[in-house]
Amino acid sequence: MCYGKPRDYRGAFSFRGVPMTYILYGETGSGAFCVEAALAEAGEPVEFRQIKLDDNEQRSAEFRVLNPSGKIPALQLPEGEIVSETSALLILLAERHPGAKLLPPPGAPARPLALRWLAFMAAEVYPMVEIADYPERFADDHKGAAFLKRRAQDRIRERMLSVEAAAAAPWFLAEGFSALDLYAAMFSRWRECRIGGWREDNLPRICAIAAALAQRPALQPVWNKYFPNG
Ligand SMILES: N[C@@H](CCC(=O)N[C@@H](CS)C(=O)NCC(=O)O)C(=O)O
Repeated sequence: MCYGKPRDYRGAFSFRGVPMTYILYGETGSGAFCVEAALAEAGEPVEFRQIKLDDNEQRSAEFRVLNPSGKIPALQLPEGEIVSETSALLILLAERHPGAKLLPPPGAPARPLALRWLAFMAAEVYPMVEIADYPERFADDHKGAAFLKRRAQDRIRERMLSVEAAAAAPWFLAEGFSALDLYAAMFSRWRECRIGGWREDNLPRICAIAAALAQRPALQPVWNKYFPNG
C-alpha cells in the first residue's frame, strides 16, 4: 500500500492527486486518544474512522486485514502503511514530527527514562486492560473470569502507582511535556483507576498532568472528545 517515500509528509499526495492524511481507526474509549492527541500536538490533520468496540468491530475480518491483532488504535500513514501498537505509534510520531517534542530525541539525557516508562505502560499496564475488559477470554467459567477481572484491575492500579512514583511535576519528564503525559493520563482516566475516587487519592501527579493536558490549546478538542467528564 506504499505510494512512495515523500520526504515532506505535509505535502504528500497520492498518485490520484488526492491529499493524503493520517487515518486513525479507533474509538473514544480506546488508546486512540494518545495517537490523536500526539497528532494534534504535531498540528497534523487526521481522519477518524470509528471502530465500535461494543459491536466487536475490531474483531471483524474486515478490520483484521488492517490489524490482525483485532485491536485499536491503528493508524494509516499518509504513505499508506498501517501501524498499530500505541507505544510504537508514539515513538514513530515523535520521529516524524520532532517539533511536537513528543519524546526526548536519541542521545538526550531524558531519553532512557522516557523509553523505560513508555515500555512499562505498554508491556505491564496495557495488557492487563484486555484481561479486565474481556476476562472470559482467559478463563473457563464465570467464576474464573470474575476472579481474573479483579486481579487484573488490581495489577493496573498497582502498576499505575509505579508510574505515579516515577513522574515528575508538572509533567512526567522534568524537561517538559511529552507523550508520557498522554499515555499516563489516559490510563488514569479508564475505569480501573476511576473506581471509587481511587485515582484522586493515589495518583495526584498524574491527575495534575491530566488537568494540564486538558488546558493545552492544541489538545483541548481531543481531550474533550475522549474525556468529556474530565
Ligand atoms: N497492544 C495494543 C493494545 C491495544 C488494545 O488493547 N486496545 C483495546 C482498546 S483500548 C482494544 O482494541 N480492545 C478490544 C479487544 O481486545 O477486543 C496497543 O498497545 O495498542
